[in-house]
Amino acid sequence: MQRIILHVDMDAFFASVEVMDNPSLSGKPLIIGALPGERGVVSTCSYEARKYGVHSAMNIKKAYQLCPSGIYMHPNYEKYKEISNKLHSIWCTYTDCLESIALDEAFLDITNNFKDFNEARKIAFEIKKRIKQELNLSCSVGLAYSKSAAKIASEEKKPDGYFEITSEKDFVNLIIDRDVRTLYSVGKMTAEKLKKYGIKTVRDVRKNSEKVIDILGKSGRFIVNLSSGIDERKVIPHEPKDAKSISREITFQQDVDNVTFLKDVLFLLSICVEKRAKRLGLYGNGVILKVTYADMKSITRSKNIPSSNDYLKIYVEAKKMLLKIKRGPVRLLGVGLYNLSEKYMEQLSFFDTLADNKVKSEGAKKRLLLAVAKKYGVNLLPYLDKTHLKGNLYETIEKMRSKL
Ligand code: TTP
Ligand code: MG
Repeated sequence: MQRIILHVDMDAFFASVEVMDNPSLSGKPLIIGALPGERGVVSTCSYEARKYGVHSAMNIKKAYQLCPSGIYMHPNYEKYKEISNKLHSIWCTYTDCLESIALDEAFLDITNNFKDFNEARKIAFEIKKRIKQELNLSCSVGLAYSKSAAKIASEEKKPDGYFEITSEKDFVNLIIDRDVRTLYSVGKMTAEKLKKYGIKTVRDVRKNSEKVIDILGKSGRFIVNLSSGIDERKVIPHEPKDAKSISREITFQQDVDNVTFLKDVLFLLSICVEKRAKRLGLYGNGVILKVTYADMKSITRSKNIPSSNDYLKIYVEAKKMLLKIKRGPVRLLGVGLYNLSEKYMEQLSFFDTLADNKVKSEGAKKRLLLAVAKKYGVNLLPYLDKTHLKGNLYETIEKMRSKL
């Protein structure tokens, strides 16, 4: 089956976050890593600094020689992590099949969520637009049929780029004369081994496929396949193992103060949190509610609960907290589970009531979904699916909001 994969990668990530925080840095050569005179390397630098030849992993001394007029800063990981969380919560409104590669980079398999490449293209641009509007950052997106192709596509038009590679043929045509290291998994060592046999480019790999397999064995076969555009690697959804919470949030295009609507949104967000928690086999011992008001002031409220990942439990607790906080136009609404553990903290005496609750909760889900769907004239059936988030949560909620 034809897969549809997006690769999103932020532009000059650390540097762009600093520019966003301090707009006076905009347009200047900015180098994040160490200060001149210190020992250290460049983590990243703005595109203005790249014009001087500065790049990631370069010694700071060398960077300073190339770009003495640059602005040098230490990295601030806490800040980047916080932005990274926000990026992830934008990305995961489009699919549950999200593989996080780095703070600023992820693969999204949207095969189950969108019909074809045309629909997927709209989503790619929507993601770019939301990251710009909500975080004031730019990213590059690649749309393709495989992970390798999506990754190469996102690099193709950096910064603020978009590119698509929708067939193996297009992939091969694009990279055939590039260095073998263009192919996933080919690093410096492998490239040097191949070079001894005169194999330097993707074209050389294709011409000498038997030789490559001879030299490299099983991984050679993988590389030969890649050189023909074949890459069956799956997008493997995973959270960092130390994930402290699972949450979903939504920023409305216009502020909302209709409490009934906010409750309905909480209900959908809770279903999404449940899905993610269940897929990861995680249970929470607390529910968290997050609200950002129109004046950008954020508040969070939390409540301890007996171990659960049931949407109804999440929803009921979050709703109680929502009703207690200050009224006012809301810009962002989020809900999550925290204090996660892989084990369900079973309280044996409650076992029977638990099984009973499970049945009730599933039945109520269908009824509530149908009621909300009817009220706003939207299709919420995809939310009944137990494992996948089919459909576009962001679009659905915006459609509901437009009916207010
Ligand atoms: P990259 O996505 O490789 O680079 P980038 O986002 O800065 O720039 P580009 O527009 O080319 O994508 O890495 C993401 C972040 O990871 C980067 O901002 C800083 C950090 N990083 C390091 O700390 N050391 C490194 O050697 C690299 C490559 C990245
Ligand atoms: Mg990047």
